[in-house]
Amino acid sequence: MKSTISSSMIYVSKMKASIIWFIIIANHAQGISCKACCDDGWISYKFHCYLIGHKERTFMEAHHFCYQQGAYLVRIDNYWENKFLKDLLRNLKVSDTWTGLSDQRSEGIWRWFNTDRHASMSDWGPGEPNNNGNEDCVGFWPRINYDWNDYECNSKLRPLCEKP
Ligand SMILES: [Ca+2]
Ligand SMILES: [Ca+2]
Ligand SMILES: [Ca+2]
Repeated sequence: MKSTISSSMIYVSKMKASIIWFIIIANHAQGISCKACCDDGWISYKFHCYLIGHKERTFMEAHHFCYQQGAYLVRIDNYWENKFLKDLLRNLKVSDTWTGLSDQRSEGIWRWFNTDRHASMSDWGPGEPNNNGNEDCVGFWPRINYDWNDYECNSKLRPLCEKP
């Protein structure tokens, strides 16, 4: 009887181990497949794909451009996504680039355009956002290390699109 219990316990712990291995391998495979899942020209980071549009556009034009790609103007959820994007833009020496952040609806209340959710983090350049004139749309500012700046929404910047 004792030996039956211990052998079934060993069986259960082996099952657990193989389930854990399965999860590890499945996650790894997902990571690999997602790298491949980004279309040509898109850049992969943590299961999301990013595209830097070539043509400079107004904020709304940039929004439409991303929408046409089945994407949205980038929504920056955390420090690491922000760092990844800044490093990418810096390495490629990209000019001013739109994010999806805006306070058009209510001055000083920053929301992501695609979800209407409030920003959970920020990376403003020194003295920004300054709403200089009337600036309601946010982009990466190459002159200040790609920190965030509020621009006039009719300024023409390059779109930065994201899709899951
Ligand atoms: Ca994002
Ligand atoms: Ca503003
Ligand atoms: Ca500004």
